[in-house]
Amino acid sequence: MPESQPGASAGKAQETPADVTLRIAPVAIEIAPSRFISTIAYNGTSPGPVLRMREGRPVAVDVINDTDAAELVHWHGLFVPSEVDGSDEEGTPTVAPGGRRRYQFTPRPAGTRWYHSHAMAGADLHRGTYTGQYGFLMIDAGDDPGRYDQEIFLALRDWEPYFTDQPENEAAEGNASGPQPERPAVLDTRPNGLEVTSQLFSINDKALGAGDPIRVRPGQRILVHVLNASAVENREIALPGHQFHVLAMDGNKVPSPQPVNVLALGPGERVDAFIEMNQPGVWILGSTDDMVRNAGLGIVVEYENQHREPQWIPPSKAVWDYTIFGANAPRPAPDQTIDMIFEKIPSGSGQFNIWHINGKPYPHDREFVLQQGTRYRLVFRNRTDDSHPVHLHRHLFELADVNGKTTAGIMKDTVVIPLYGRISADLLADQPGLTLFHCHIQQHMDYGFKALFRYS
Ligand SMILES: [Cu+2]
Repeated sequence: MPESQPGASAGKAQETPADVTLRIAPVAIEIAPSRFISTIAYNGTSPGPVLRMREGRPVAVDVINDTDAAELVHWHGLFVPSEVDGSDEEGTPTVAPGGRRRYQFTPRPAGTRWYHSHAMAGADLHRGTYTGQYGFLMIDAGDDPGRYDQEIFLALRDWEPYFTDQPENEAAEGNASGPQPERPAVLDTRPNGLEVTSQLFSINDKALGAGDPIRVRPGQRILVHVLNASAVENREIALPGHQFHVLAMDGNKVPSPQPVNVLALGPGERVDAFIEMNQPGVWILGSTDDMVRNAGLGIVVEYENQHREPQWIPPSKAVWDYTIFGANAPRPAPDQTIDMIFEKIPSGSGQFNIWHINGKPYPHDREFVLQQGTRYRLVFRNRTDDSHPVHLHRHLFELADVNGKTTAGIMKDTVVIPLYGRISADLLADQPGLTLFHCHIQQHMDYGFKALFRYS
């Protein structure tokens, strides 16, 4: 058992047993027969255990770090103090190599959250969210009637990332066709830097066809919790012959639940949806991108007494639109507006691109200062040719405008700003403490795409 590190939480607390213990250690994960991924994970599995906590009931989580690098565990989507949020930038202490640390917090709000490493990776593709250090964190309000026949957790992953100078195909994500209000008049044509990509994928810990199918019976209602746990790319998934009835996004109930054929999730986003099992057969639930699906991002859905080859039928082209899940309610004007302009500085002769928020990479000085109780409208202006899943720690924000479409009632902690797009979101400053904002694509975050909000 590793020694407690100096400065870990008070000795008294350490004497009481933790509610949860997470051990960070190297593992080999067999994602397909005889195909092992060497990575780092929690408690020997990736995803780590599904953690279930009761909203408002304090918990103690002991994190033991059996690796040779400092680590941080971030509780994504929770309102917790900066000291335990799992962000170095906010001042959370790291868990030293070979050390342990206790995180104590009161979990809220209720919903589908997740936990993951928040270590910087930089050019090391075996650190941070490139590893298997993540898992679902379900915060239960005690009011879920649970009217479903099965509850399934689906985490979308890629493995063995590598650098490439080939730009990813944004058009394949279906988001290149929308309005582009932030497209600059003159585009920066300097050569692009190396970006991260992958050719090996899974849902949870199995590549398509390698694990057990989801076994269902006609008439069942299946609740799925989908998480894009990629460090790298946005994803779209479908299940031929079925629709996803979206109930919640990022764990927060949407005002207008809707059925859709395709779910789109940026890294960090979650969707809770139910599926009516009314098309007997054997199907592939997986990425709409043929290369990605065929390289592992899928899972077989098998009806009782059906034994044919799993079928895939491409869905009709759909553009993801957050606003269909929103309300048409009138919106109060914010007290203040904060513009956030995202730009990419192509590497030119350097190796990697640098990402700017309002003209400079992290760290900023004191540009982003919040006053408690004030209602802000954050205007995310994406002047780059990528779509970015931007995440705000320790708060939720409410989507107000998506490329010119107004909406209300959609509470999120992560939102994908389409390439050259603009999304506005309202934020009530009610969680004092340092608060990190960043792109959830690890490389973008590590090369400048982050900013620290402070309270005055
Ligand atoms: Cu990004």
